[in-house]
Amino acid sequence: MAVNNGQNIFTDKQDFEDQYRDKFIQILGKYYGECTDQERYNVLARLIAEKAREIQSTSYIHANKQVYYFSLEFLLGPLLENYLLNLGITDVVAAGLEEMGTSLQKLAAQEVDPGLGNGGLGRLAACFLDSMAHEGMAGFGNGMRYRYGLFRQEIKDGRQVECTDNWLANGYPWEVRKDDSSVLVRFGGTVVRHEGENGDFWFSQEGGQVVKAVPYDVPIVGYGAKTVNKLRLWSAEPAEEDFDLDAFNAGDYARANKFRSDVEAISTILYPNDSGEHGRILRLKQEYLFVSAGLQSILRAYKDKYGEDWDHFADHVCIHTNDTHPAMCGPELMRLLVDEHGVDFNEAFDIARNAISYTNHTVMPEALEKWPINTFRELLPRLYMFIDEVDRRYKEQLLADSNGNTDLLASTAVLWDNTVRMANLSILFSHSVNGVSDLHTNILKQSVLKDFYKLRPEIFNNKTNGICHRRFLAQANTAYAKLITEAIGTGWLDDANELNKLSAFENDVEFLDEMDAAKREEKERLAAYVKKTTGIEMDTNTIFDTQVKRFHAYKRQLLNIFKILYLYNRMLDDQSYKPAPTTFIFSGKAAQSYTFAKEVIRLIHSVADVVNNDERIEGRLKVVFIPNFAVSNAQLIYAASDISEQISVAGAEASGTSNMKLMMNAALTLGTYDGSNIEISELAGPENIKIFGLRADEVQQVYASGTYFAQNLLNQNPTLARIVNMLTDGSLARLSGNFESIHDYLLINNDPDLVLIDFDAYVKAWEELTQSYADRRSWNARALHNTANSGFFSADRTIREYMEDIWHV
Ligand code: TH1
Repeated sequence: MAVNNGQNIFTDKQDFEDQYRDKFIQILGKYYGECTDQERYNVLARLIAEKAREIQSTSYIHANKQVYYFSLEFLLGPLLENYLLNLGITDVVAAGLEEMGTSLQKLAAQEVDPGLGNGGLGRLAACFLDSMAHEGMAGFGNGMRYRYGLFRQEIKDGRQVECTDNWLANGYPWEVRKDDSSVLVRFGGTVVRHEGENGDFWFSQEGGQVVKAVPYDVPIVGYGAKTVNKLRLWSAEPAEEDFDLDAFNAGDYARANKFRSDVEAISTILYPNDSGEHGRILRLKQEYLFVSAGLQSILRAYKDKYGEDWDHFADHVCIHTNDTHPAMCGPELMRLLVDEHGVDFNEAFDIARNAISYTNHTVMPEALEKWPINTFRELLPRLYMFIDEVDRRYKEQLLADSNGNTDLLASTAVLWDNTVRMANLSILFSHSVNGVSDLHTNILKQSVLKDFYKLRPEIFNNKTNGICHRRFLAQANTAYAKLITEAIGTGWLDDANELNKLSAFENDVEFLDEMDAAKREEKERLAAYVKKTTGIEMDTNTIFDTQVKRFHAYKRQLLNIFKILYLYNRMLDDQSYKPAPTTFIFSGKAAQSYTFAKEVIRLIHSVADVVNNDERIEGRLKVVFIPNFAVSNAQLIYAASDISEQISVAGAEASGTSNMKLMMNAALTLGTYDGSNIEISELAGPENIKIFGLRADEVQQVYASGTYFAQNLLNQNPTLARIVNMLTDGSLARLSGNFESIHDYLLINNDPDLVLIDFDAYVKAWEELTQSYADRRSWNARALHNTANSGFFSADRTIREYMEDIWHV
C-alpha cells in the first residue's frame, strides 16, 4: 500500500496555515492570536476531522461487505497525533505550527483521553478500528457515548479515590452529532397481538418508555489515508413527546425532569457498579440501547442500498459482538426482521446467525453475564419472546438428537434456572466463536465451553489479539522508532512483519548502544511526567520493571509486591546482597466496589512509603505508583520499560495485550505461561523471555486435588511467612494501617490465586533476569530480538485473520 505523503491534504505548510487560520473565524469568530491553547487545539482537531471526513465520503461507499464491530467499550486514546501520522501530515502541520509561534506538542497536550473503556477489551476494540481502516475494509464501530468516562483515579494517603471524568467539558472536536440518524428504542410496556382479516397475526410492543438514541460519529483514519471509517457512539435522550408538560406547568419540575434524568442515565456512565438491582437494570438498558439503535441504523442503510432483499443480508453485513455485552444482537435482529420487515421466523434466525459472530474474552465465572428472567422480560417483553421461542426450539431439537439426555441442555440452553445466560445466547446466535489467544481458545474448547464445542466444533476458532503498532511503537516511542526507521526504512509502519529486518542488527554494537540511548531518552520523558504529576523522582539509571494493567486478584500485583518485600528484607539482613538497582512501576485502576483490589493499591503505597524512605537500601529499590492509568500515560510507560511483568495465575488471563505492547517496545517479559505470553515466548525464543511458575494444567490440578494449604506452605517457608506477617504486624502500617483483609485472602481463603506457590520461582526468575541487565549489549540484543519478532502482534495481522476466517471480506 502506498503511503500517503499528505500532499493532497495540504500542499505545504503555508497552505496548512492559511486553512487553519480561516477555521478560527468560522468556528470561534475570533483570530488565532486571540485564542487559548485549548481553543487552538480544538480548531486544529476540527480541521483534521473535516479532512478525514472528506476522505470518508469517498472511501467505503462501494464496499460490498460491511463489518460492524459492536462493543460497549472503545478506549480510543488521544487521536490528534495518531491521525496526523495516518494521514501523512505530521511534518507539514508541525512546521506550520512552529511558523505560527506554537508547537504540535503544546497543542496535542490539550487533548482529552476519553475513558470510554475499562482496559484491554476496550483498547482492543480501538486498535481493531485502526487496523480495519488500514486494511482498507469498511469496518465500523458501534458503541456508547458515555457522558462520563471511567473514573479519574487520584491517590489520597495511599488510597484510590474515584473522581468524575468530565471528558466532554471542553467539547469533543472529533465527533459530529447526527440528529437525522436518531432512532427510537422502547423499554417496558406490553406486547399486543393483532389479528388480520384472513387469520394472520402479528405483535407489537406498546407503552413503556421510549428513548431517543442519538448517534455521534467519530471518523477513523487508516494509516496511508486510503480509508476512513467511522465509529458511531449512541447517546440516550428522552423522545420529545414524553416530557411531562403537565407537571412542568404545575411547577413540579422535579417530576417533569425525572423522566429526562431516568433516560439520560442510560448513557451517563460506563459500567455502573455491579452491586444492586438498579445498577444491573441500567446495564441491561445500556446493552439493549446500543444493540437496538445500531441494528436499526444498519437495517436502514441496508434497505436504502439493497431494498427489502433480506435473504442476502449476511452476504453484505457482518455483525461482530465484542464479548457478551452485545449478546442481544441475535434476537433483536430477528425482532426487527420479523416485526418490522415481515421476514419469516426461521428465515430471520438463519439471517441473524449467518451475520453474527462472537469473541469471548474471559473465562472468569463472575464475568459471565446472567439476568433474572423476570427482570429481563419486564424490560424487553417482545425481545424475550424471540429468545424464549428460539430457546424452546433449540431444547426440543437437542433432546430429540440426544435421546433425552439432559446434560447438554443444562449447560448450553439459554434460559435456565430462571436466568437468561448471555454467553449461551451469544453462541446460539453466532456462526463463529473465537478466543483471544491459543491457550484461551483451547481452554474454551476443552473446559469452559466444551459442550458447545462438542455440538458445533466447526464454529470455534482462535484469533490471537493484536495491538496498534503505529500508536504503541511509532508514536509512543519516538526515540526507538527513529532508530528503527533509520535502520530498516518506514515499511514497518505499513507492515509490522518488516520489523523482522531488525534481526540483522542484533550483533551491531553501534545499534545496540543507540538503543540504550533511546531507552534512556524515553525513561527521562516518563520520569519528567512522573515528577510533574506526583513529585516523585525516578532514577533513569535503574531498571524500569513495569506492571501496568487493571488491578485484579488473578493478575497478582500482590506477587510483585511480595518480591519487592523479599528484596527489601534481604538487603536489610545481608549487607553484601545487592540486587540490581530497580524502579518498580505500577499503574492501573481498581473497580470502585472491588475492595481487595483497592487494598492492593493501598499496599503498594505503603510498601513505597517504607522502602523508598529507607536509606539502608541506598536507593537500589524504588516503588512508583503512577496514578490514573490511561492510554496517554500508558504510551509513555511502555516506551520507558525494561521488564514486562506478566504474572497472572496460569489459565486466568485470556490474552493480555500490555505484554505485546511492552515486547514491541523492547522490554523483556517476566511472566507465567498464560494467555499470549506463550505465543510471545514462542516468537522471542526461550533465551529472550523469562517464564516461571505453574502451568495452566498444573494450576487446575492444584485446585482439583484439594491438597494445597497456604498455611502449610508458610510453615515450610519462613522467608515468605515473614513477608505475609508484615501485612499485619505494623511494619507497613505507618501510612494508613495494616492489611488484614489481604492476610485473610491468603490464609482464610487459602490463597485462591496461588501467589504463595509461585513465589520462590518468581523471585529466582527475577534475580536471574535482572542480573543479566549488567551486560547491556547482550541485554539490548535480546530486547531487539523481541521487537524484531513482535510483528505478529500487530492488530493488522489479527484483523486480516478475522477478515479471512470469520467475516469473509
Ligand atoms: C480482557 C481480558 O481480561 C484480557 O485478557 C484480554 O487481553 C482483553 O480482554 C482483550 O481480549 C477483558 N476485559 C473485559 C472487560 C469486561 C468484561 C470481560 C472482559 S475480559 C467488562
